[in-house]
Amino acid sequence: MPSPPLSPLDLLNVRASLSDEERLVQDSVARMVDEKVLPIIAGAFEEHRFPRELVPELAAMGLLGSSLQGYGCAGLNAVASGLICQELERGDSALRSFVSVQSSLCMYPIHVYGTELQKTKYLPPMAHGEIIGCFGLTEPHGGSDPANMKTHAKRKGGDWVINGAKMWITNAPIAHLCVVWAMTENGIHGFLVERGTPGFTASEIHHKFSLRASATGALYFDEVVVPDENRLPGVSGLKGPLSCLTQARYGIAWGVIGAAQACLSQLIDYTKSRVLFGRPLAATQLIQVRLAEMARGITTAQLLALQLGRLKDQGELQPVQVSLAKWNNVRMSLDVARDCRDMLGGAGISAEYAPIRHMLNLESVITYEGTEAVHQLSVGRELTGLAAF
Ligand code: TGC
Ligand code: FAD
Repeated sequence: MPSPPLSPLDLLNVRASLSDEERLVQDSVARMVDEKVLPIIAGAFEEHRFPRELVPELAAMGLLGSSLQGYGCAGLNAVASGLICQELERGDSALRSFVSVQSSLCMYPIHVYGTELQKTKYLPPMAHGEIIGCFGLTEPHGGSDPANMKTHAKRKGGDWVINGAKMWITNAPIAHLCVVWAMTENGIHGFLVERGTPGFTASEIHHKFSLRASATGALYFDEVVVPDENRLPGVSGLKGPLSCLTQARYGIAWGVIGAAQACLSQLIDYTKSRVLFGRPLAATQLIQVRLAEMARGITTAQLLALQLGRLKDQGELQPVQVSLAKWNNVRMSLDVARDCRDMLGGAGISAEYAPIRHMLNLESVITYEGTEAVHQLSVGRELTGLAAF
């Protein structure tokens, strides 16, 4: 009996080790991306516009806060939520970014560290996409070292007064609610600040060459007064924001596989149909080696992500394991996108083909949620016991 044909985008048949539910989730998100995202995303990227019209669809499919339990959330397992990221990022990193911020950086801390009142007030409308969140950690003077935070909150009776600024914040221009991290005399705390609170403003960052289909901005806090009930009481210190980042970085480790798959898939078709020197480009050794390299990278990343997911579902995942995967998988995806761009020749600089869009997006993905250096140094610290940041 001949062996069944292998999928070029899943050479080790990772899909076979998924449960029926995980496959169902992947297929339904894949279908939505094919039907609703791919037809509009290159245009949104060119127009420097977040395709907000997709939010109700994301919400209706249960993709916002998908791994959280209760409060209108889908309660999916970690592998299913990883697959959601993979399919969304096959469309565009901006879409996965939106979902990462809403789910991992805003809903997660409210779910884990919030009061019952905060959870019932915010989580259901966030799951429905009616309240959009943003997460303010990075500051203008340096994002890799959030411990050196200048934004501060001072106690005034039963209130807190927040002053400071946050920079490079996904969703800032469109968010109704900001989870902002500020230094207090008892260390870092998280606060929920609603749009419209006096002294709180957000501006949009224009002229980005990356993540153009995502809304990015800055946040300013000028004597912003919030009651103590807007503080997340369940955590203090850097572990508050870092634990949210572990969730989002996990999603990125899956997501970027989708971007790489989109590029490789397009390049297999392109090199088979483009005839140079009397034969298809795909029939040359150099091109095959490059395509094979990509398949090797994607396959390795898939296995890494799956193992990460299984560890997470068993409650055994450690932050440094997520660092290793974020570093490996984003680097793989960026290299794949850059190489695909090159193999398209002149056509590779056109928005008609996906690789340049993914390549430009991935320049952000390799920087945000901890730069490549931060994750390499996190692994280095694990190996040596010495922090060299
Ligand atoms: P470190 O010693 O690593 O940790 C400090 C404390 O936090 C604890 N911790 C965790 N606790 C629970 N869950 C987790 N996942 C945790 N991770 C860490 C840790 O145990 C420790 O606790 P304790 O009690 O001992 O104090 O902290 P460090 O200061 O040594 O960290 C250094 C470094 C460089 C790794 C860290 O500062 C870092 O990760 N920097 C990068 C900052 C970053 O990634 N910023 C991202 C901003 S958000 C963003 O980019 C969103 S993009 C959104 C999108 O569009 O997708
Ligand atoms: P820096 O920290 O100044 O780093 C500059 C360079 O120095 C990098 O190459 C870095 O790797 C290197 N470096 C730093 N320290 C060391 C060291 N010790 N040794 C060697 N090299 C080092 N932040 C949020 O809080 N919320 C968001 O929603 C958000 N969304 C973002 C969206 C986009 C599109 C982008 C681009 C960024 C976003 N960020 C967000 C910010 C992001 O997390 C930061 O850009 C990132 O953490 C790096 O910080 P920085 O830009 O200040 O660079």
